Amino acid sequence: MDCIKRQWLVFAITLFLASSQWLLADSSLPTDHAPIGVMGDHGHKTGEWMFAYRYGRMDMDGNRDGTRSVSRAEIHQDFMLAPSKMTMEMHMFGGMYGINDNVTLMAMLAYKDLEMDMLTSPMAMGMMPADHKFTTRSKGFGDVKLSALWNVHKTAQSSLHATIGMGIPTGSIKQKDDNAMGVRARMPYMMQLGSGTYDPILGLTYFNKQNQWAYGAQTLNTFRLGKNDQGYQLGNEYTATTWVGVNVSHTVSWSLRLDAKAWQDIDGEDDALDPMMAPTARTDLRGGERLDGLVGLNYQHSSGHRLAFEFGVPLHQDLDGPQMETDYSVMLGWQYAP
Ligand SMILES: [Cu+2]
Repeated sequence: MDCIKRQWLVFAITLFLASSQWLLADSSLPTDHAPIGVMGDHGHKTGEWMFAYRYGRMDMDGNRDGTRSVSRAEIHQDFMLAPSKMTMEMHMFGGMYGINDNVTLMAMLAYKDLEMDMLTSPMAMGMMPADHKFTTRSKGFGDVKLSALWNVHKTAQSSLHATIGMGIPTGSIKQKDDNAMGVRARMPYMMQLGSGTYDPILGLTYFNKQNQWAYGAQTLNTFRLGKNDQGYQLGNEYTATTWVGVNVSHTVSWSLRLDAKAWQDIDGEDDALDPMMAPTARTDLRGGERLDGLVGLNYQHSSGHRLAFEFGVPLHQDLDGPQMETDYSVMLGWQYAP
């Protein structure tokens, strides 16, 4: 009896060692990339290319002030218009190129499709249709983002790289759609496609790869230079995220991630917007912070194709409000390195 147990134990240990040896020998693993929602998580070797497409969607429903939900009626005490729903869809195209083993260049451009439902006050009193819902839509390309990923430290197992980049103001900040009176008018800040300013991007990414699993952390921050031609500057954006990825096989891994974001109010203002009309037109009701929890799945094929998915929900939201609150976010991605 003991003999059989011992044989089983030896067999199990051999199998475990064999599988981890095999994983070690495998040059790339699903966990070599961070969850798909993390941008610029890895560098490339000299002359290596990578193309990426990501589809992202975020749904916002209702408003909050601080951590408290705010009803439509409360918003109408101060404003004629209350935002009720927003859907943000993004098609993100990215390219990476390793100019040497320590520096990788990255370019990203997103096509955005933004939709917002607004409700007019039941007491609109002849100014506009009362108690009426209307939808505004804004779509087009956003700002081009160019970055360099520079290895500060690299061993077989761990790496640390700095991200230094710039957002180029290619996205429109003059998007218009029909307002409550059916007149084409400038849409509020969050419906615009770009920042209108040159935006320095600074980040740091740590990655640690074991055989069966990997973990990492990243901070990525966007700053603004000066004011745009409409007379305002969007607030800075700060993010910090940390994740763990676990290989299920040499093709599939899953991941867990925490993502913390903070963004500031707007400096200056767009004169084409009336801050008395809607909270979305107020420059001092834009800042906030949010912590998301995300689960993800990565699949890599030996041909160099990768597919990945990530789903997140907010665990905490604290907004300068009334401001629209996030319900969930989804990202689906395809990456190809020939
Ligand atoms: Cu890449």
